[in-house]
Amino acid sequence: MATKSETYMWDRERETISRSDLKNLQLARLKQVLERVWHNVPTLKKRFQEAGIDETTISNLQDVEALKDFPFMKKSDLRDNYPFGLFASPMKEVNRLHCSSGTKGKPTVVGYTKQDLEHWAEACARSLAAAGGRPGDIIHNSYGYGLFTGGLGMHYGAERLGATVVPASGGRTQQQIMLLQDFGARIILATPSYMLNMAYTMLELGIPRDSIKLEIGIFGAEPWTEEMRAQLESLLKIQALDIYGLSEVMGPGVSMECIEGKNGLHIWEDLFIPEIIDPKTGEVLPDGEEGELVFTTLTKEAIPVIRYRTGDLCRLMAEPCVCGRTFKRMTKIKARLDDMLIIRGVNLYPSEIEKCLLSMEELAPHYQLVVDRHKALDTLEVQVEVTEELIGRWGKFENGHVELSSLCEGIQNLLKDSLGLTADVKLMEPRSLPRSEGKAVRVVDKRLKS
Ligand code: DLL
Repeated sequence: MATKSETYMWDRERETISRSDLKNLQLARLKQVLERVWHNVPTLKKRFQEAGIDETTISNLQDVEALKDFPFMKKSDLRDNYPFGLFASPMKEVNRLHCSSGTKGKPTVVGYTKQDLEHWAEACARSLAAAGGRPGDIIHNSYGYGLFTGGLGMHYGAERLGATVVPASGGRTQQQIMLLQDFGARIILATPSYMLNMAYTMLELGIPRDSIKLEIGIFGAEPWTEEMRAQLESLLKIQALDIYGLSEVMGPGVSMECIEGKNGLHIWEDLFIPEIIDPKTGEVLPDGEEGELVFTTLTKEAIPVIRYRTGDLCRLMAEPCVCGRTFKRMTKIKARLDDMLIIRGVNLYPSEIEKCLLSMEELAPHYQLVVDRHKALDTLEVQVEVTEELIGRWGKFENGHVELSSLCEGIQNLLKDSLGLTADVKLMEPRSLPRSEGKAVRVVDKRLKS
C-alpha cells in the first residue's frame, strides 16, 4: 500500500489541511454563503426568518456546528422555484445551466457562474488525481454530455488535470470500444451499469481484453455494490473507483475514493460541509452512524444550497486515511431513500438484492426488480439473467427445465435467508434484459400505473 509521501495530489496543501485550519476556512466561507443567500434569495431568507434566524445570527456565527439550527432544503424546493427562483446571482453572471435527471414533471435546474465552473473543474481534477489520474493520461469519458452534469463536469476536470479527453458520451457502444482500442485510454469514466454493458459487449464480440489499455475506471451517478466492483474489476482487469455527486450540490466530484485507500470517498470539505441526519427526525447523527447525507455548499455563487437533503443513505468516516488526505470520507451510498421497497412488510433496498444475486456464479450481473400490487399486497419479481456458460452446459434455455427450477429455488432461498424476503424469481436468457447507457433502471414499479 502507498505511503503518504508517495501519494499524488492535485492540491496537496488543501487536501492535507489540518482539521483546525479547515474549520476556520469553513466558518469564514459559511458566513459568506449565508449572507449571499440572505441578500439574494427571498424564499430562503423568509424561511430563515421563520426559523428565528436574522442577520446578526449569521454575522455572529462562532462554529460551523451552528448549521444545525438552519432549516433544510429539499429537491422539491428547486421544483417549486422552477426555473431560477433560488438563484443568488443575476442571470447575466450565470454562464451555464444544467438539469437533474428527474423522470416526472419539470426537471430541477442548476446554474453556475464563472467562479462556480472554476471550483467545479478543480474539484473534478482533484477527484481524477485521487483516483490515480495524471497529466498526460488519455481519459475516455462515457458520462452523458448535455443537461446531465456527468459529461461536461468531468470533461473540464480532465482538461484541468492536463489529460487528453475523449468526449465519447453514452451510447454507440461498439464505436466506444473501437476508440478504447485505437486511442489507448488509461482511464474510463462511466456509470457502473454502462461499463458492465460495455464489458459484456466486448465479450460477446470476442474482443480480447489485451487490445485495450484501461487501468482505472471511475464509476458513479448510481448506487453500486462491492460485489459489482468485484465483477467490473475481474472482467476488465482494472481498479474500479467510486465517484459521487449531485447536480443540486455541484455535479460529479463532490467526493471521490482514493486509489491508495479504496475505502470510502473523500468529501472536498473546503467546498462542502457534510452532515448525516436521521431521515425521520432530522436530528444530526454522530460520525459513523448511518443516515441521510446533507450538504451545504461553501463557495457556490449561482445557486448555493444550505443543508440540502440528498435522499442518499451512507455513513461519514472521520478516521485518517492511508493516503494522507485530511478530508472526511463517506461510505459508498447504500441506496436512495426513495428507492426503498416495502414488500409484504419487509423493507429493503435494491442494492441488498444486488449483493445476493451477484454472489451466485450461475447468474450474470444483469437484473431488474418488478414491483406490482395484488389484492392490496405488494409483490416483487426478481428478473435476472443466467450466464452464457450455464446455457452452454445445459444446451439451451428452456422455461420449466428442471435445473432452471432448482436454480430458481436456490435464489428464492438465498433471498429469504439473507433478507427475509419472499419474492418470485424469473430467470432470463442471456442478453434479454435492457442494457444501460447511463443510469440503470433497476426497479420497474407497475403500481404507479394504477
Ligand atoms: O449523477 C452526478 C454524477 C455524475 C455523479 C457522474 C458521479 C458521476 P444527478 O443526476 O443529479 O447527478 O444524480 C444525483 O445520483 O443523489 C445519488 O442518488 C446518485 N449518485 C451519484 N453518484 C453516486 C454514487 C449525478 N457514486 C444522484 N453512488 C445522487 C451512488 C450515486 N449513487
